[in-house]
Amino acid sequence: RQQQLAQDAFVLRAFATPYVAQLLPLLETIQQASPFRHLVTPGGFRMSVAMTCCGALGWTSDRRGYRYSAIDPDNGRNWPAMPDIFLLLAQAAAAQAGFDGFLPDACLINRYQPGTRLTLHQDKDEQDYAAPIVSVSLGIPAMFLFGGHERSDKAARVPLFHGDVVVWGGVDRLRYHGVLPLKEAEHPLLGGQRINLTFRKAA
Ligand code: MD5
Ligand code: FE
Repeated sequence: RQQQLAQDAFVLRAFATPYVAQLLPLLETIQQASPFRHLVTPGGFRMSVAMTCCGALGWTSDRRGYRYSAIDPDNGRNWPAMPDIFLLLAQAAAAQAGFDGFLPDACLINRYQPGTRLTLHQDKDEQDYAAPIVSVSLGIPAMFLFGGHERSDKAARVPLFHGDVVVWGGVDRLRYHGVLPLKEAEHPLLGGQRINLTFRKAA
């Protein structure tokens, strides 16, 4: 049930399963207030992943750069609050992997459809690299790429399924990572999509 990918990186298989029934209606409410959108990178490329956020801070990108912001630039309002059950799930998963006291202030919500991919990158826009990142997979499967500290390092492939939670911290926090293009599939609760919740301490 618990796989160690590296010194400070853990896959908790099906850890989120008991939470799913509570998460889905909350996700619906969040996306009504702050709908999914395809961000543009500073280089001018439209991301194939659609994103929204909840919590005090949300991650966003445009031609001026990547940043965390308290305001959703699409509606000028604060991001939806992080629901208590989101926070409880993230804290329980972090603690299970040995990171007690995780207090995320941002939850990035990624939506993948068949063909959507995320190229190798590092998550470097957070202030505090001592805090882990917790990632919750929902819906159709994805092949996660778990790389090294250089972009050219060979990446391991880790399949992620509905309910799986991955926790990265410590020496593994800044590894390159990505997601291969999703294959067509159907999930009984989410249909033909994958939703990934990524909890971070941004500030
Ligand atoms: C996803 N999202 O499946 C992934 C899960 C993102 C992103 O990469 O930036 O939104 S989070 C994966 C992650 C985060 C921090 C470190 C590492 C992986 N890692 O060292 O492999 O949508
Ligand atoms: Fe990332």
